[in-house]
Amino acid sequence: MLESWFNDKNEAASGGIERTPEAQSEVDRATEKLALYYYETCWFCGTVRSTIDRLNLNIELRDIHGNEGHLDRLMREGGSGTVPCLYIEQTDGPGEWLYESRDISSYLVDRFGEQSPA
Ligand SMILES: N[C@@H](CCC(=O)N[C@@H](CS)C(=O)NCC(=O)O)C(=O)O
Repeated sequence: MLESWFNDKNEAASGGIERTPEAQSEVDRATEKLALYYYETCWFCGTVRSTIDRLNLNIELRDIHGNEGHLDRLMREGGSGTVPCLYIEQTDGPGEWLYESRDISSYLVDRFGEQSPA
C-alpha cells in the first residue's frame, strides 16, 4: 500500500490535468529546467510527487540515495541535504533551490495548474 502511495501514477490518469499536445509540449519544455531532489521513502517527497503526477509534469527525479553526486550537489549548491528540494534552472544566473514540500507544491500549482501559463 505504501509503495502504491509513493508510486501512484493513477491519479493523473483518473483526474489529473489533461492538456492538448501543444500545451503539454510547452509545459514539457518548461519542466526541462526543473529537477526534484528526493528519495523513495521520504514522505514529504511523496506529497510533492503526487502533485507532480496530478499536474502531469515530466520533472526529472534525482534520487539522493541512489546517486552520491546528486546529494553532493544538493548540499553544495542548495545549502542543505534536506529533501524534497526543487532545483529551478535560471537562464540568467545561478539556479534556485526551493526547499519545503508545501512551497514546492504551491510553486508547481501556481505555475502549471489549470489556467496557469507555463
Ligand atoms: N518541512 C520539510 C521537511 C522535510 C524533511 O524532514 N525531509 C527529511 C526526509 S523525509 C530529510 O531530508 N531529513 C534529512 C535532513 O533534513 O537533512 C518539508 O516539508 O519539506
